[in-house]
Amino acid sequence: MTKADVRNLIIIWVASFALAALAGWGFLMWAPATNPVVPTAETPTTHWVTAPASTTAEQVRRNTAWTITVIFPFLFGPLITLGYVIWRFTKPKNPVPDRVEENVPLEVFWTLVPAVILVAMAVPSYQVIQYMDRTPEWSDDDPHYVVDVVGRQFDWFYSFPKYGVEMVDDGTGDNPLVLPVNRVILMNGRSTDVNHAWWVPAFGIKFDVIPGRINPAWFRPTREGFFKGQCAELCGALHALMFIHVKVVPEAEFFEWIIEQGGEIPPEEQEFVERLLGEGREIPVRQDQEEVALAGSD
Ligand SMILES: [Cu+2]
Repeated sequence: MTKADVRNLIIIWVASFALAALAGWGFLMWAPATNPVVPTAETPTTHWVTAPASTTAEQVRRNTAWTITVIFPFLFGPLITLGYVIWRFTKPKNPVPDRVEENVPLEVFWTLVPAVILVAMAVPSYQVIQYMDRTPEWSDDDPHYVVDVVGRQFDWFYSFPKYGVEMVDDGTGDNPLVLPVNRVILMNGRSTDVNHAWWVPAFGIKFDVIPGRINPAWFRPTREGFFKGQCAELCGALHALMFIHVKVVPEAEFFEWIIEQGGEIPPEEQEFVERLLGEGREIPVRQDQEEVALAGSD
């Protein structure tokens, strides 16, 4: 092994890191372009690289690109090194092989680098997990919308307890769940029979709904459109048809839909909704303050 070989190997590894960075950047740039910017009822998608449509999905996307950037050198590096060694050290080119044994600095180096890379992956991943795990604080300027979701063999039952709205998405897409854009959506997931999972790739959200407990999840949709997901827990014969359909619309349109579904607005929100929908719009206000029972377990 000559000085020139050492130089070439260093070049190979630097190039591998550069290639990996390019791959990570390419993933960020290319992935959104593979799907329509605004999914519609005609062109919804469950593609795993669908353009992010929530703040969570954006973070997941960036974390994926970062992970690609730090792990791909260890794909490219050994492959190119192997190719180089095969080409450079054949018998005709290198009749008398070196008899080198052990190299402590080198071994320390290639133990430390992967260790550092693992930490560089773990820290941002853990931050994304924490972000998903904690619902943002409640505030008057940033209303939260609570949706109860019940997985059932084989459809999705939703309710907005605050507005007394109940609906079913039977998987055909005729009756999508409607949500306001740029607002925090808090979902409480339950199941009445077996394990299901509510999964919409564009929102970066997948959480199990399990009999006997309430599983919460949250996300903030950032884009209007028609998003498709699917039950992600093998739940029985028609599992494959347990699609999820979510239509993300402006907040005013969301309240129009709530009213259309027979929903009533609680008195404390009357002014807010009146302002949203404009003067002179008749708004059904809930009179009684009864607790709305958890529904969907019929
Ligand atoms: Cu299911």
